[in-house]
Amino acid sequence: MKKILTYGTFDLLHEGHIHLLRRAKDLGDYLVVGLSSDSFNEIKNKMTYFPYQSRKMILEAIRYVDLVIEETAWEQKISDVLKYDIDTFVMGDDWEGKFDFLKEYCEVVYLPRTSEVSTTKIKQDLFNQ
Ligand code: C2G
Repeated sequence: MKKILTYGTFDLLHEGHIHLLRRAKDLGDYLVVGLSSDSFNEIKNKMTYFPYQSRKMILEAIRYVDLVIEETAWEQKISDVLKYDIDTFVMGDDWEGKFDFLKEYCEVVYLPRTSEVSTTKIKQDLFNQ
């Protein structure tokens, strides 16, 4: 079984997130998603609309997602790759190169981001209505 790992905040879920999750799952058989905790989002300076439990429940309802784990620190990726026996780590290419240190432990794939959509744009568009 080929196991895939990705991370994110996944707030105000949109087609860019789903497109990423679908492409990640297409690379293997089992997709693990490291979902950023509320406290880790503070470290990332990301204000989320939905709290962790809501974002987790929504992700777990997606057919491409097999397991959601909590992301609480930048430093947990190597131990997660080893703990969950990951074959391929996947992120959108806005992170291109940032996680190449994982190449020692698994394949690293950066997928093109979906243009024209982002949680930030959703918030801005709603605010300016
Ligand atoms: N994404 C995408 N297209 C978009 C928006 C997001 O492909 N239009 C991808 C991002 O590249 C990322 C994933 O969807 O791979 C989740 O995006 P975010 O929730 O914004 O995640 P981020 O804040 O980048 O967290 O340790 C890694 C971090 O937790 C990543």
